[in-house]
Amino acid sequence: MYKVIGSTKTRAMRVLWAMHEIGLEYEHIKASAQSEEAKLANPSGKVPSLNVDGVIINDSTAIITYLADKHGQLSYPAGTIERAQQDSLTQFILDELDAVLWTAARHTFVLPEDKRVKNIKETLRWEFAKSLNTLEARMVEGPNLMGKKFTIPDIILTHIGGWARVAKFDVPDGKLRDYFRHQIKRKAYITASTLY
Ligand SMILES: N[C@@H](CCC(=O)N[C@@H](CS)C(=O)NCC(=O)O)C(=O)O
Repeated sequence: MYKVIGSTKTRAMRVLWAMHEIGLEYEHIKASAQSEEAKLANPSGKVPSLNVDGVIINDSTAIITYLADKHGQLSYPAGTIERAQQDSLTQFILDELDAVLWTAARHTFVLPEDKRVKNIKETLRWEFAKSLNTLEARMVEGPNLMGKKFTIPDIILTHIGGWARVAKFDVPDGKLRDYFRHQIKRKAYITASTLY
C-alpha cells in the first residue's frame, strides 16, 4: 500500500498527480511541512514522502520516478536515449526553475527573518525569465515536453507554472503559457488539485 505524506499545497501535489495519472490506490496523509508526521518520514521535516509498505522514499522527483519505472508509465525506459533527454529536461527544470522559486520562498517565509536577504527576488525573477526563454527554445512540437508522450518533467513543470503564478513570477504569453493551459485540463491534474 502506498501512503503519500504531504498536503496538496506542497510538492506532494506532483506525487498525487502522478498517482492519478497511473491509476494507483493510495492513502493520503495531509501533513504540513515540519509537522510531526512529516518529521517521522523525513528528519528534515520536508514533504513529500512516500511510504511503500513501511519503507520511506523522500523527494517528489525520486518518488515519481520510482512509480513511473515500477508501473511502466509517465517515462521512457531507463537506458534509452529518450530517457536521457527526458531526464535532461527534468534536471533543467529542477535546477533553473524549481530552485529559483524555492529560493524566493525561503527568503520570503521559510528562513528565520534575520537570515533572509532583502531584494533577492529581483535577481530571481530575472533568472526565472531567462530560464523560461531557454526552455521555450528547447521545446519540441507538443502537446508535451517530449512530444506526444506525457512524462515526469511535464508534471514538475506544470506544478511550477502554478507555483509561479502564486509567487507572482511572470510567465509571459507564448509557447509555455499555452503549454500550461493545456496541461491543467488533464483529468488527473484536476482530480489531484481538488484534494486537501
Ligand atoms: N526536492 C524536494 C523538496 C522538498 C521541499 O522543500 N518541500 C517543501 C514543501 S513544497 C518543504 O517541505 N519545506 C519545508 C522546509 O524546507 O522546512 C522535493 O521535490 O520533494
